[in-house]
Amino acid sequence: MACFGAALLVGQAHGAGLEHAFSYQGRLLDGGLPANGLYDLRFELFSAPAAGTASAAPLTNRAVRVAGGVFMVQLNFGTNVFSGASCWLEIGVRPSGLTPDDFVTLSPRQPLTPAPYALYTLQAESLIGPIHAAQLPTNVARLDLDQTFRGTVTFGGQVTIGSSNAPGLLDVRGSVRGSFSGDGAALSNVTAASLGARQMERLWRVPITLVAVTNAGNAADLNGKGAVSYDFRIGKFEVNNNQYVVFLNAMAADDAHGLYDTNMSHNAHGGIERSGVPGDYTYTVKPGFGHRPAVWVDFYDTLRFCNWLHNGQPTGRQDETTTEDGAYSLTPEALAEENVLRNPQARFWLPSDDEWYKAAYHQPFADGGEPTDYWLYPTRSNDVPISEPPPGGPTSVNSCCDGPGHATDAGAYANASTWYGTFDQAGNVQEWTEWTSEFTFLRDRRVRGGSWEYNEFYSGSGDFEFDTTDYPAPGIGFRVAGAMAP
Ligand SMILES: [Ca+2]
Ligand SMILES: [Ca+2]
Repeated sequence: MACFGAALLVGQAHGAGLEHAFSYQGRLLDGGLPANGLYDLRFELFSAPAAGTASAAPLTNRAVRVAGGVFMVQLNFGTNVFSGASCWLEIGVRPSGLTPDDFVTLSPRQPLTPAPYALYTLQAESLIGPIHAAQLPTNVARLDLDQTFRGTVTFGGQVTIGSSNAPGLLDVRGSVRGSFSGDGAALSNVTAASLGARQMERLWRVPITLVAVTNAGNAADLNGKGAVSYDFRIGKFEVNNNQYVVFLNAMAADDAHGLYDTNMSHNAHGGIERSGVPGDYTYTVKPGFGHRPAVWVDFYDTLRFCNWLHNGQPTGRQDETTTEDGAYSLTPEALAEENVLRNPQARFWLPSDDEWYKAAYHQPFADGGEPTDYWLYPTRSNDVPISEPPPGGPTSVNSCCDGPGHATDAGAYANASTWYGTFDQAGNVQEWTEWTSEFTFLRDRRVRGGSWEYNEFYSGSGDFEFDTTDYPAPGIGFRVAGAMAP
């Protein structure tokens, strides 16, 4: 039996195409002398210097030429054998060719030195070139693929989206989409220069200040007017241009029903400009006209405004969900017959003649009013109002011909109010009312309260003005009414 000496590893990783192979060079003594000739060599990999089970199938290199005791073999234990833990090589040897002898195992096992050990990185060789994407584990982010990060992502530097040169920490070029929660309370320094009036106004909601008109079941005035059997609310002021322009921007991009009138722009008393093209109209308030009452509105414009309020101030086309139904069902038939009536569930509406009358002139005798419970003028007085510029006194009014000659800001006559707390029911602009049975056969509706165009007597309770429903004018506007709990 031959007596073999230990080998010495001097191997190294080697060779493209042999991705998991390394060269192993050793020294073999045979009978105490450097071996020469052909030998069969068997290699086994262990995770311990002694005992244990092999980490991979044994490799047998047959007829290895050994010269002067030195040999070199290629060893390839396959993928994932070198995990980073320590390992040892056990070598068996036998003379090649004639001998039937079993391998003689050399002792001790040879620890693998770092050179082949670099193979534990498996593709250390291929790191010279690109790593195939398929070899990357699934938890490695790819820059050229869609990625989902399930953990917290923190960027220590600048982040750009859609550009390559961030002027700030976060630079987004393009649109930002999605749903945003929170109330924005912590937002500051937001520049909204690029937000157009229409976009902004579509986000707003028109605040309508209403006052309660109570004393339900009150008796009518001597002329039969003013009895209302329920409590309701009525606008403290006439609807102004700031409010009406929001309505237009929400509903009149394609103004199928003529909510806008060209006189609003062209006439000196109109307060709203229109720009853009049909389907994309935009509306703005003329400077200084925001708080003046909206004028050049016809009767059905005011009903559509009430429908819009009733429906929650939506944005979009003029249809049954926006301006054409809700408080009033503006069907073609009803419009043709001019018999549009308020729907029972209306939340906002145009005041009826009796509602308007009560709000303007009523004050219970028990609460300091006249024995009839009604005043002659909406100034809590039977004296003819004083025509003069605002603010004036408790009975002052914007009327012809000692007033300013145009509509004034709603509420400008700050000292002159009704018992229920409304302003400008006397003068400023006349106001459409909903329904007057004595005139509807003429297709007319009553307009109440007088205006800057008419003298102060027109604001009296006995005034008898009416106009056809399609008649807009520089001295006619409206106020809304609503349910106590809309
Ligand atoms: Ca109109
Ligand atoms: Ca008025």
